[in-house]
Amino acid sequence: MSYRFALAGNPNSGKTTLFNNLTGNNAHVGNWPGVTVERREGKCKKSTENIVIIDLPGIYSLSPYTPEEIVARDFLTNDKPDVIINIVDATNIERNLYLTTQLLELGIPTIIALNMMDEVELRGDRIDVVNLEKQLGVPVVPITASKNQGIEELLNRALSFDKDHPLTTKNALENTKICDTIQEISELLAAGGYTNTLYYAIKLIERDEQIKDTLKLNPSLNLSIDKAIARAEHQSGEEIEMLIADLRYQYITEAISEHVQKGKTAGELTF
Ligand code: GDP
Ligand code: MG
Ligand code: K
Repeated sequence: MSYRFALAGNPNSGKTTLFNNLTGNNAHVGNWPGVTVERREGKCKKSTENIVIIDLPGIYSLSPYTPEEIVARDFLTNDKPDVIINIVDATNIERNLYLTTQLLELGIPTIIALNMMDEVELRGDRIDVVNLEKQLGVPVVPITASKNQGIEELLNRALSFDKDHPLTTKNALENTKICDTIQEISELLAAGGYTNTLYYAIKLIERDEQIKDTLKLNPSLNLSIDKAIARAEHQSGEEIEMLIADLRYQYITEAISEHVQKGKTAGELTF
């Protein structure tokens, strides 16, 4: 059995540190096709299993605005890795979880590596990892990549995902005022023979033109979907992309306010 694990996260979250920790000095470094965005791939030295680690470019979202975002999401949607290891900078958890909300919609087993836990401790912040994990519906493993802490647990939990079973995870937009529209469009897409319909429904509602082009919807399906989106926009009275971004932030704020307690601020730290 061989596995492909992709590392995804914001710039500066510690991806390369974790990548080097996992692969040793045995990485293959090149560029992603067609762009000057660095591509690193290497065999994991920390497991007896055959695991290839792919370091994706650092990104803040899965919107297709930068070459990095395009490379990362093309890889995730077209070359589906077995597991996404989403590296989250625990000292900046609120901002980092915005990408997480989008990754969790892809329908790929995802595990959160909550990195920089040494800094969290130093600041006196407290993160209730167990309940954060319950709330997000995916494994959350605290690590300190630069000190080799938590890595074994991270790999063990990533390996315990069952490849052959469909994944049910929670997502930030369920039980919100947009969820009926997501459901409606998912069903339209499913009836049209599409798979991964939750992800595509959300991207279409976000008016993602690149996704729309890829899907090549027939005119009648296209019209039905446009109508559903227009109806939702009319009902909410808000621009739909803004509404979705707001709902993502609300979801994160709720999770954070319940499970993260800030200690001293960085400015108050004494060494
Ligand atoms: P990338 O942009 O996601 O690839 O992030 P890097 O791996 O380059 O890390 C960004 C910075 O954070 C570097 O200075 C790392 O040394 C540092 N770093 C990475 N992991 C940790 C960690 O667990 N704790 C601390 N304190 N610093 C870390
Ligand atoms: Mg890096
Ligand atoms: K740092």
